[in-house]
This record gives sequence, C-alpha cells and structure tokens, in this order.
Amino acid sequence: VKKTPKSKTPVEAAQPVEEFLLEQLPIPQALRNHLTFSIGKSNSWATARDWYQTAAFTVRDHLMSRWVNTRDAYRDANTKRVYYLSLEFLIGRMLSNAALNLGIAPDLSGGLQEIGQKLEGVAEMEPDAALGNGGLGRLAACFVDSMATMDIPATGYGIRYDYGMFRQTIEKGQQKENPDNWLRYQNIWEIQRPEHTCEVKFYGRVLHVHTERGVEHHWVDHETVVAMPYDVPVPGYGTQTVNNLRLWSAKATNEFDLKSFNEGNYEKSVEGRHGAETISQVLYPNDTSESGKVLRLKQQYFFVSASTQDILHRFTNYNSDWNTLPDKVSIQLNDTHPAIAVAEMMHQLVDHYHLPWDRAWTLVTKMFAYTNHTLMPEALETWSVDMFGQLLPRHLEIIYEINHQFLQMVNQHFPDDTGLLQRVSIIDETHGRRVRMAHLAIVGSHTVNGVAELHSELLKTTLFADFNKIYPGKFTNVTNGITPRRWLNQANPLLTELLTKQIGTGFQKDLSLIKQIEPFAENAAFRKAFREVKKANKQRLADKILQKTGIAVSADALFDVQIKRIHEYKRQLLNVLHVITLYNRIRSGHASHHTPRVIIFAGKATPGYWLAKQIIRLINDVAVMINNDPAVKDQLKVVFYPNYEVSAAEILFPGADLSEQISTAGTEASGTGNMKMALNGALTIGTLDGANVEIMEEVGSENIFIFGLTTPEVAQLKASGYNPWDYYHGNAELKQVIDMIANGYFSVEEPSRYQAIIDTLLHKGDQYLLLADYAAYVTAQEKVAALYQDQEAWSRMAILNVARMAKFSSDRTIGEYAERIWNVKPFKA
Ligand code: GPQ
Repeated sequence: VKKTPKSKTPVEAAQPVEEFLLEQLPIPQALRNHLTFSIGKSNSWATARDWYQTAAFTVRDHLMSRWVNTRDAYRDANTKRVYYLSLEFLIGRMLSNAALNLGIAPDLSGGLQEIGQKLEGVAEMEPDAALGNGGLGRLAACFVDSMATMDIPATGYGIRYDYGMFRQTIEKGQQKENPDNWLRYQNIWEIQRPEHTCEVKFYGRVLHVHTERGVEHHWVDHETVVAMPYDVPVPGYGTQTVNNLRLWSAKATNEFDLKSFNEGNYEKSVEGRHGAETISQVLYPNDTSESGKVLRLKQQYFFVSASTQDILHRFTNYNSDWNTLPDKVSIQLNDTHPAIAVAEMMHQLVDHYHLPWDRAWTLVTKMFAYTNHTLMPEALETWSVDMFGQLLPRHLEIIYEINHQFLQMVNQHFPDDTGLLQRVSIIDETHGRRVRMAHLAIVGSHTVNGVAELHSELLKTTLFADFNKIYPGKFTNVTNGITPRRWLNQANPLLTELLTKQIGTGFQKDLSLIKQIEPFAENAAFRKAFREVKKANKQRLADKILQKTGIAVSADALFDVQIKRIHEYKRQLLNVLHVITLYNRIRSGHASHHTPRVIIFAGKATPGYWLAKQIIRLINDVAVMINNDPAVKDQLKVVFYPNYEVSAAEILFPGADLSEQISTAGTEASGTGNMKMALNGALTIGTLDGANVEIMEEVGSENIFIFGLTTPEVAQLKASGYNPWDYYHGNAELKQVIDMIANGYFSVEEPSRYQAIIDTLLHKGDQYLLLADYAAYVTAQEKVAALYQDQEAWSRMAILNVARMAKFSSDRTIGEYAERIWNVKPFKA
C-alpha cells in the first residue's frame, strides 16, 4: 500500500532550549536593545507605535523558548493532539495578555516606566486581531487560552484574514463599515512557516480509474491554491506551555497561467493570482446567519483541506499504524463552518492514502466532534448541490456515499419511514437540492454538543430530535465559559487586586477559589472597597465614552449595559422601548424613583441586515433627543458606543452595573457576555435563556433579575395565536412609546423613518415577542432601580455574583471537553 505512515524519529533528538540570553536580560535593557536593533531608532525619534513594537518584541522573546520546547515535547512524546477548527478566532490584542500569562506584566510595566512609557498607552497602539464576528469567535479565543493554561496539547486552525471584522463608525446616527486593515504594520505575533505550505484544489472533475486496488478517484483539471501557514503563539497562564494557532493565508501558485502567457496575455496570466488570494482576504461579517456565497465555501474548504493535510502529515511522520489515528487526533468542529472536514478526511484517507472506505469511515467517526452554536434556522448552512459539485466534485461524490450508507442504516432501524429519511438526509430535496452541513457534521461525529444546558436540551427535542432518536447518546451539553485571565485580570486590574488582597492569586488559574470571596459580601469595609473599584472602572468607561461620542456621563448613575451583535432576537429594541418609557415618565413627572441611569449600547450589525442597522439608527435618534432635552438633565443618558471589539469590551464589562441579557427565551444558545459582566460585578436583568439559566442557578434567584416568558411559554403563546395588538392596546405606556416611534417623534425630519420597525412589532407578528415581555421587563427594571438606591444591598448582591462565577471559567469548559469528548490528558512540556 502506497504512502503507509512510517515511524520516523527526528534526526536529532530535540535539545531543550536552555540558554536564552534574550529572556534573561533585564526588561529595561531588552527594551532599549529592541528599540535599537529591531526598530532601528533612538529614544528621541521613537513614536508610540515604535514603543509598542519594541515592547512586543521584548515579550515575544520570553515566549520563544517555551513555544519551541512545547512543540518539541509534544512531538517527542507523540502525544494525542486536539485540533480546534474554527473559521473565527477573535483574540483581540496580545501584548498585555502575553505578558500576563508569562508572568512578566509587572516587569514590563516597570521597565516601560523606567524609559518614560506607560504600558496602558503602549498597549493601545496594538490593533485588535478581529478575526471573528462575536460570541463564537471569542469563544474559540477563550478556548485556546484555556487549553494552553491546562497543558492540553492543542492546535487551533483558522484563516489569516487580511481584513478582519469591519470597523464601525457612526455617521448621522447610522452605521458605516470601514475596512480593518490590521496587517498594515508588521504583525509581531506571527511567524510564517513556508516549509509547511500545502496545496488546495478547486473545480475540475473526477476520473474513475480501475486499478489492481479497485476503483480509484482522480481529481483532475483542478485549479490549485497554495495555503501558507502563519503561526501565532498561545501562552498558557502559570505554565511553560505555549500552544500554536496556525492561520492559513491563500497564495497563488507560482506557475503562471501558461496558456494566457503564451497567447501574449501577460496581464491575464498574473490576474489569476488575485482570484486565488481573494480566498483569505476578508472575514464574512455574518453572525448567526449564513452568507451563501461561493467564496465563503471556498474559505471553508481552503482552511479545512490545508489543516487536514497538516494533521495527517504530522501523524504519518511519527506513526505507522492507521488504527492509532483516533488515539493521536481529536478534531473539534466549531459549528458547521468547518464541517466539510468530514468529507475532506475521507478524501485524504481513501484517495490519497488508499485506505478502504469502511476503515476510513470508522477512523473519521472516532476523530470528529461537532459543536452547535445556534437554533436559529437562518444560520443553518446549506449549499446548492450544483454549486458544491462544481467547486468540489470529488467531495460531492463522497458526501453522496456517506449519505447512502447513513440512510441505509436508518432504514434498517426505522423501516419505511420515508418522512424520517427525507428529514435526516444530508441532501435536502425540498428546497432545490442542497447539502446540509449540520447533517454531515452530525453523521461524521461521535459527539455533538450544545453550549448551555437549555440549548442542548432544545437541540435534542427540536432541531435534532430525529438524529437524537437515531443516535441516542451522541448529543450532550458542554456549557460555555470565558477565560478569567483576559476577562478579570487583564480587563479589571483593580478588582483583581482587591480580590488578591483577600484570597491570594490562585483564582486566576483555578476560578473555583473565587468562592472564598463570598463571606466578604457581609463585610462593610470590603463592600466599600468593591464600590470604589466599580466607580473607578465606571469613570474609566465614562472618559472613553466622552472621547468616542462627546457625551458626558456621570459615574454616579446606574450604568445599564447591552453590548453584543445587533440582532432582533437579542431584543435591543425591547431595551429601547424601556428607555423611551423612562423618558416619558421623567417628562411627565411620573418617574417613580429617581435613579439616574446611563443606558449604553454597543454592537455591530451585519452590513446586509437592514433592520439591525435601523435599530442602531433608532438608538442614536433616541439618544440625541434624550441627551439634549433640558427636562431630563442627568437623570437619563443614552450612549451608542461605536466599534464594539475585544479591546472596547475590556473597558465596557468592568464599567457595567447592570447586564442586559434579554433575548427571547429559547433563542440565545448560551451567551458569554452574560458571564463576563457578572464576573466583573454587574447584576443581570435577563430572561431564562441560554446560560442565564445556569447563572441564576449559581448566583441564586434572589441575586438576579429574571423576567419574561419561559421557553415553553413562548411556544405555547405562539401556538395559541400570539397577537401583539392585544398588548399594544392593553398597555397605555407601551402604546405611547410605539406611537412616538411610529409618528416620527425621534425622526422629525423623516417621520416614517422607523416604519419597518413598527411593522415588525405590530404588522408582522412580533416574532420575538417584545410586546409580550414588555410589561414584565419594565417591572423588573423598576426593581433594579429601587435596589440601586440601596447601595449596600446592591454591592452585597454584586459581590455574591462575582463569588459564584467559578463555573463559567473556560478552564472548566475545556476540562469537560478534554475528558468527555477528546479523551486527552494534560501534558506538561
Ligand atoms: N454564535 Cl451560530 C455566534 O456568535 N455566531 C454564530 O454564527 C453562531 C452562534 C454565538 C451564539 O449566538 C451565542 O449564544 C454563544 O454564546 C456563542 O456563539 C458561543 O457559543
């Protein structure tokens, strides 16, 4: 058999890298050296960016030996690896995070001070690595942090987009998208690895060739794109482990299109390059909705094929028995975006390594696991069979074969249930013929998980009920988490310091220790100190708000924060209805309590999602009216904080008093901002949706403001014929608010501007039940306002929230994946 894996020992056993003069230099000295030798400047000419790059080079020196040693140690021990495949890694800035995880943050800060620089200012020069849309991409970033921290041998695979998430500006109240040219200046955190380049094929056709081995499938007349890897180090906290994030960039093959060249069309022969290199040019800004574009499928296949080749090269270099492949390789699919990997792995094993189909399939289903992140139908990826077959002709054949065998199996267990066969088929025959990527992922995986208890339950009983019957036991839950390194220590140094004074530093590596802070809720001096920290964080946020929007807000007001992608199901509009309600109460002198509030929104709308953009515009129109109304003064302010990104989140979360988690029950898979906010001492107002349910279980129902319909109540109300008009007519305040929007109160120059919003709420059925939940929401907000008047009670509750967040560390999440899904153990390099 051709290309059987061979056992290969490295030519020379790796010597642990021991002598690192660079990382032994005192940091002030190292900084001066880099300014001279890496930047080529003297003190007097150095710009802020020069200082950032100088600091980054200095921190990078401290990563290198651990990175090299980790890689060598994994190879020498031939450990099982986890491969986390994700089209998004929303990592944000790296400088402070790397310094923190390496344990050199104080030295770096001190060293910079010695040469007259401040770490905070220097760190701000780093562009965010915005290689993701929102929760899903940020989850992947938290996961790689936790995997490194827990010494899990893991590699992240993704795309090195030339342009990440667009930068949002607000012009005349409206979102404008600007390109995010994050690689304009040298990226110090990546290293190109040309020796690991792969080729990825597209288009062409399949020849079926009869050989002595049987029928072989030869993919011919294809186009070829080169995948160039860039490696990014992922340092663990309090460990020597530095894992790898490998991001692929598309390059044209160096061979020109010779035909065009010979025809004398030199320009055309070079043009092909652009086509190829477009693949990794830009992140699709779609969150929980699919784009449906060919280029998106190209992106998916491009990084999946390169990653699969890379995984199998690594395996065959050090192993000789294919049966051990699942003992060495575990692959996690972050949603269906990389689900084509199931077919690609079959293609590689069968067509390239010549394994028999059944044997290859057994290996595949032992290696893959799939995480689902949404129940929203518009996010479920399908591709037209025609388009798919043109782009990936061999993979369509493979999918047909997988589907054929799968449907045969189903038919054996559930004979003659054609309805079932149609519903679970990987090929949807009801909307034209389409490939259903979720079905491919489920059939190819040994485990499928949702991201919070409620979500996973709903997967089993609704979206994937048929599959749950076919594959009992395949479906499970792993509740999401967040890394306490970035979201507590780095984002909130003041709170970290306060906690550390009481309970030491252990909670940063083991968040279960944070429960030791619980008794301090009853300690008046601690509560006072806790409030002072919150106040300082609010002032930091207020300063940023002033700088970014020109709106002055007082840090004494209640900071009411909703920050996340703009989407109807997340119900920013419900928040707006409440804002206008407060405004009306203040104007009419009926404000029951005078709790001054600042209501802060932030989030991007997918460029093609017009209604989401209208919601942004409405928020800004309402803000202009309220913020400039002399009758309101400081009682109410509304802020739309532009360009929500990881670095903005690091300021926003610590500055929040109230966390808005108000999606319609049953729509938000988990949410992770809910966890970040509570960990930073905000109280939650929320529905029983996603991970809010588990947050309530942890903090106690008396320490959270839960309101609104539950998931079964939502279903019931919809089944019994929900009519938003009943609520409109039944609630005078609600009617007044809606009428104001409808009559152009906030858009005098264009009274009908928000007709589409009124239509969704009243004329098109109010799909997300805003009107049904309005009254309960307003009542819950009144309780919030009342409690805020009692600062001691509020702080007590906020402290209990912080103390009870242990469960939501992504270390706990990764521990569960490692044990229950990947079957990998920590390995200390
Ligand atoms: N999520 Cl399908 C995204 O951010 N983008 C997506 O395309 C999909 C899901 C989110 C989801 O809406 C949140 O509820 C989760 O907390 C988050 O994924 C991580 O699981």
